[in-house]
Order: sequence, then C-alpha cells, then structure tokens
Amino acid sequence: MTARKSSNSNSRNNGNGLRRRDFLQIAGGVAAGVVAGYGVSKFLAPSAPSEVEIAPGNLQNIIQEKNLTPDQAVAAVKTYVPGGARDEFIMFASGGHSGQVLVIGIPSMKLYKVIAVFTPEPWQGYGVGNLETEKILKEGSNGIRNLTWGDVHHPEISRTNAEFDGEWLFVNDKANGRMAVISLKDFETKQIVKIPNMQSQHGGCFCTPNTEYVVVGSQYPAPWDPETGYRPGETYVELDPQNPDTYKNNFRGLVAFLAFNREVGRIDLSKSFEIELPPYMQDLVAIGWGPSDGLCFINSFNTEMAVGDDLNGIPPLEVGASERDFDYLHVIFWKKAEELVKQGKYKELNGVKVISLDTAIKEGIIYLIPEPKSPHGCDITPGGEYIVVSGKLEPVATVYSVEKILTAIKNKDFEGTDEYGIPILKFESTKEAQVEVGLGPLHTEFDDKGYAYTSLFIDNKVAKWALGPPYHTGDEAWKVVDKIDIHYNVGHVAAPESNTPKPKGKYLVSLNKWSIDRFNSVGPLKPQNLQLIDITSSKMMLLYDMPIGLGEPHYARIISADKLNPIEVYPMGTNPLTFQKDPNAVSKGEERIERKVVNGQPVTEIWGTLIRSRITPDFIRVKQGDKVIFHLTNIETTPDATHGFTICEYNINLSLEPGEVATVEILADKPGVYAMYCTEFCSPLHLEMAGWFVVEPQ
Ligand code: CUK
Ligand code: CUA
Repeated sequence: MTARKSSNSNSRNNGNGLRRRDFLQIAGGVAAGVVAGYGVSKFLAPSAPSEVEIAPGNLQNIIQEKNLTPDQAVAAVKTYVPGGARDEFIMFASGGHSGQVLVIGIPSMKLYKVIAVFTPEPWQGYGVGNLETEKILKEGSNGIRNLTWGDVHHPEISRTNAEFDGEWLFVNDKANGRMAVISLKDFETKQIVKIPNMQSQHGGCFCTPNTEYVVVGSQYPAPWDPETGYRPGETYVELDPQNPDTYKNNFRGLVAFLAFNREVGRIDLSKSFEIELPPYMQDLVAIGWGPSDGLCFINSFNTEMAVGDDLNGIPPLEVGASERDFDYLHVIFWKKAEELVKQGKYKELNGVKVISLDTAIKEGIIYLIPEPKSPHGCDITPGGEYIVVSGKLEPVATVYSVEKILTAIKNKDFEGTDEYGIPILKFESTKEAQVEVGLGPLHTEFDDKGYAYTSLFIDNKVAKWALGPPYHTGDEAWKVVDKIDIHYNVGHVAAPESNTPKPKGKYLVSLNKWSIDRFNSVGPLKPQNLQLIDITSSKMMLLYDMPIGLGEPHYARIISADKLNPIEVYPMGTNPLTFQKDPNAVSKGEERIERKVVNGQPVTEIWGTLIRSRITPDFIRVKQGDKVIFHLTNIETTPDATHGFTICEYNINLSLEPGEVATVEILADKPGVYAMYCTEFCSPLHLEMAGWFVVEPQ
C-alpha cells in the first residue's frame, strides 16, 4: 500500500497568497479569542490594523515570517501549553515493537515519559542490574528464553463502573502472548505475565467494568494438544498445508480472562480462566457495559483457516485468508463463562482453567455473527448499545445492535453453524446500520456528542459520522458529516475516554504509521506520526504533528489528567515493586559492609545510602570471586532528587528516586579497580558523587 499525499489546506502553507491585512486580522482574532489570557495581546495593536511598523517578536510578524495560514496560526496557539501549566489529558500510547509505553500530554503533545515495560531501559534502571526489575522481566519470560522485548499494541486503563479510574495500566505483548501491569501511582511496571496456552495475542487488553478481569484474545492460533494445551518449546503438532485438517484440528484460538487482584496489583492466574476458540485469527476484543454488560465481542479474520505455503502451489496466506466475503464477530457471555468455571465445567491446562469449545457451545456462551471480510476494529458506543466493526476490505462501518443480538439468540435465529458447531446468527437480524465511511476503515472512536470517528487506512483520512438513536435520529442518523486528511497510513485513532460510557470529546489523535515528507529527514527509517485533531466544531481541524522516534504506535488510551494522582516521593525506604518498606532500607549512619560465606560462596553485602552529593560507603574492597550485593537507599525527601548508580564496565545502572531502595547483585569475577558514580546530574558536586569498587585478585 502506498502512502498518498493529499492536499490538506489545514496543514499546508498557502505560500505568498496571504495579504498583510489578513495577517493582522488573524493575529487580532487569535489574540482576542485565544491567547488574551496569556498576556500576548499586549503586544498587539488592539484595534488598529494599520501598515505601521510592527515591533520584532510581535505575533503578526511571526505569523508573517513563518508564512502561516490562519488555521496554522490558530493551531499553534491551541496546542501551546506554557511551562508550569498542565495538559488537560494524558495519553498512554503503545510503543509498538520498542516494547515500551509513551506518556504524552494533550493538547501539547509533549512526551513526558517512556515507561519501560518489556524492554530493558537504563534511565529508569529497568532490567540493567536492578534485581527487582530484572525479576519482572525474567518471570515474565516464556520459560524457554529470556525475552528482552515485546510488541505492544493496546494499552488499557483500569475501570470502575466501566469508566477509567486512573489506577492501573495494562499493555499487551503480541509477539510473546504476555500482559504487563503498570502502576499509575509511580508509572512503573510491576508485573509481566506469560499467558498460558497462548503464543501470540492481540485483542484487548480490555478490562471488565470493574477490572475483575483483564481480557485478551489470541491472534495467531497456537498449536494445541487437547490434553496439554499449548506449552512453549514443547508442543509439537502436525501442520501440513496440503492437508488443511491438520490446521483445523491441531490449532486453537483462545480468549483469556486474567483475574486482577487490585489489593496487591497483580494478575492472579489461579483465579483466571480461558475459553478455547476455533483457529480463526481472532483480532480485537471489546467488553460491554450497560445493555452489553456481561458480553465480550471479538472479531476475527482468516475464518478460511488458510495456512499458506506459496512455494508449493498453495495460495499465499494473504490470499487464502481473504477469500470469503464474511468473517465472524464472536459474541461471548463472559459472566456466564465465569459461572461455568464456578460449577467446575473446565479443565486445567498449564495452571489455568480452560472452558473447552465444546462446553462453550453446549452451554450457550458463544455465538458468531458474519462481519464484512477482514475486519479490524471492534468498538462499543458510549451507551453500550452498539458494536462498530470495520472490514478493511469493505468501505463500510458495520453497526450491530446488542438488543438485536440478544433477541436473535433468544429466538435461535441462526443461519447454521460453523465447522466447529458454533451457532451463527443471521447478519440481517443483528445489523443496525452500515455507514459508507470510505476506503480501508480500521478503528472507531467516539466523542461526547454522539459522533464516531473511523480511521481510513487506504484513503488516509478520518471520517466523522453521526451515530443513530438515541444519539441522532431521522435523517441525521448514521451519516458521514466530515472527513479530514491525515499523513499517512493511519491505524488507530484515539479520543479521550472513548470506549467508556463517558467519552470526553474535544480531541482526536490519529496514530499514523508513515510520516514521509512531514519532517526533517532522519534517514530511511522514519518516525511514526501522531497527529492531534481538534473535534470541538463541526469541521475537524488538524492541530499538531508529533513524530515518534520509537516503535509503531498502535493504540492509545487517553484519560482526563485530573483522574491521575501519582506520588511525588516514595515513603522513605520503599521497595517500588511492593510499595512496602524494604527490609534492606537503611538511614544515614546505618551504612555497612558485611562479608560472609553462603553455601560455600563468599558474599560481600553492602547497605548504602545516596544523598547529594555522596554515595556511602564510597570505598568498597572485595575479593575476586565474591558475590557482591548492594542495597542502596536514596535518602532524599525532595521531589525529583533522583540519583543514579553505576559501576563502570559492569553493565548496570540503577535509578533511585527519592525514598527508593534498590538492590543489585554482581559477581566480582575480574580483578580490578572500578569507579562507581551517580549517573544523574543531581547537584553542584554531582561529579564528586563517586567512589571506588576494588576487586582484589585471588
Ligand atoms: S492494531 Cu495496529 S493498527 Cu494491533 Cu489495534 Cu489496528
Ligand atoms: Cu547524585 Cu549525581
């Protein structure tokens, strides 16, 4: 697919087409309407748009010199958030295959943080020496390899009554079938879970209305042994492209309901359950509320169950997977599934309770609905009454009514079953509307005024359309009302608190995969482009382009900033993993070095402190072959007084926030004298915040 340039007047210079009088009007308008409160107006001649001399630094001059269109000048002011002021919304954007999560302010589009999740990140002291964070990465690996990256697609915020509550963030790793838990108290990763019986995973994550479960569906089906499920590095099944039954019989999709224990902030696999699905490629998962409470929706592609093998005369997977006109939206009654688990109607596979596909069908908790081919998005309207699905290869957004779905199930209004015996509801009896949105529709978000916004991958546009009753009625319902060009190859769009009962409107972010021609060139690997769009008036307006020099931004969740309340300073001696007092915390005067032998291994253990501008102890002598354990407490109480800690050539870096305790273990394997120092420029004597680590030869 090729990115196409489009002529967007919002984003292009009008060259020299503007006359001086226009600039004065724009500047005057901007000053009066938007920036007067910031004191810029005093630089403007209030009511005299004359041709007299204008002082340097004057707004009109700047607009003129930069050759800005009126829209561009307004956009610049709309996104400006001065230092000291706060953004209205915070966006958690996927860092794609960087394995991290970006924290971005809206409307400023300032990047506040890159939260380390699946990939080691030294600034945060994540996975490069800090024992606790290395443990998170290790325990979150798959048992066969130490995984040091992830493919993050979908962030999700914990919910109360289906609304974002700002306490926890979850992100998935598509490549390795994992889920991560991040605390929004300190914006740090606390847990990574390898999801049993899943190889790759994509749909979700999506919390149930009160975050009882974090739900995620598989993407590429896993090889599956009916007795033992899927075990990484062990499960081997026959896959013969010439014999499609090998795929149909030996592979399975899955949806996982990962129980979240809010008290301790961890996923608890012992209370989680999974449901076996056919080996279609399941895609996005959405969990309902209100009229759709208790329902889980999952779309899918490759219901053809194509395998590929293009070198041997089988159509390529891409072709085989796009043959039929319809794929299937899965409808799953998750609360009923929870009941089945309570009744013992599951079998335990790899430490988690799994409801078999047969049981799910027999107990009436799973149904399919035809959906236009190769669907991608699966989104729930604010009232919980409709599901919007878009087929990438059909120019429409298809809207299903929850009420109609429930009625059709009650009346057994089926057109048959799939190959596995799952009842298929009739498309016509569940469909509410189809809206012609444009080419390559992917994902849909919602505002607070009954409008939907669908990304159009092929058109390079976003379409705004009116929802039907109760949002809009009569002629106004289900109608496209506006389109805006984006640059280029949009995936998801994201709007504040969309996919909850109370979207906030105002802004839309288009998460674009291409940025060709938009920025200074940085070589062949281009940044991704997040584009901020104003949706407050009837015409969408492009406000800002934000290059992201990091993995692909798939999706983002945006929350009102006032719902977040992170701590500024850890209570003295905190272990951030548990938020408890660390038993190895020490205060000033308690620093010490102890040497002992544990199971024949000599161990030197150090309890130290950091405070501007001193590491205590600053001279440590050990013997070659010693295991050396540092427990370091940052005894600062001032916000932002972070210290780092490294020992040269040891491949470690700690980040110790005020009050934090961190532990690092190294083996003093080579003799030498190594400098150790603080890696954060913390004080006038930061360079002196150093010491020596001496390893005596044996
Ligand atoms: S996905 Cu990448 S554009 Cu993983 Cu939600 Cu659609
Ligand atoms: Cu502490 Cu630099």
